[in-house]
Amino acid sequence: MKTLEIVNPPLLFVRELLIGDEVEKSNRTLADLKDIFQDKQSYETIAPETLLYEVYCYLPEKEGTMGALNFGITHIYPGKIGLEYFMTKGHFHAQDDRAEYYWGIEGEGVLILMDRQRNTWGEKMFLGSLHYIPGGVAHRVANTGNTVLSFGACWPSDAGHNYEEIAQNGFSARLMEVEGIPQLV
Ligand code: S6P
Ligand code: ZN
Repeated sequence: MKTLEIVNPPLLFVRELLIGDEVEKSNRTLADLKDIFQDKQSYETIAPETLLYEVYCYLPEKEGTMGALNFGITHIYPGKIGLEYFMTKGHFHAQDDRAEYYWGIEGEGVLILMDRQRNTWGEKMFLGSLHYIPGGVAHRVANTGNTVLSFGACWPSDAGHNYEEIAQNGFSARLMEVEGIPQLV
């Protein structure tokens, strides 16, 4: 960077799109979420390569850098396995006390939160919803609508991901469609 020069930013964030040379993309298919959904019979009827969600991330510093911030946009496709909505894997942070912001960009969903005492609750997500996720709280998002759900995230670069605990013990409640509406059961 040259002193006094005015340059273009490295990133554009336009509606639901995160654009830039250094943006990294990852996909999660149904096979990546094997064992996460309750209804094993319905799971078997859907192709394992079905795309559940995509994540676009900007990680400006090396993962683990204290004081740095990561930025990401997630797009979850609409769908269900049995009565359970397409959702993210969900995680605690590896550095358990690290917090995070999520915000809704398009579509409809629920942010599912669970604290260390395994109390689970939800916050509705929609365009303009803003969610503070304190440290020590596991987070997962489910798409409860008929269109793509897109949301943003900003988290400390040294937070890391602890997926194992959720893979082993799950959340203490599941977001299911009950009598036509999303409910934690
Ligand atoms: C990272 C942040 C998000 C998620 C993304 C996918 O801390 O919470 O970028 O990684 O929404 O969810 P998951 O649970 O599969 O990582
Ligand atoms: Zn997180």
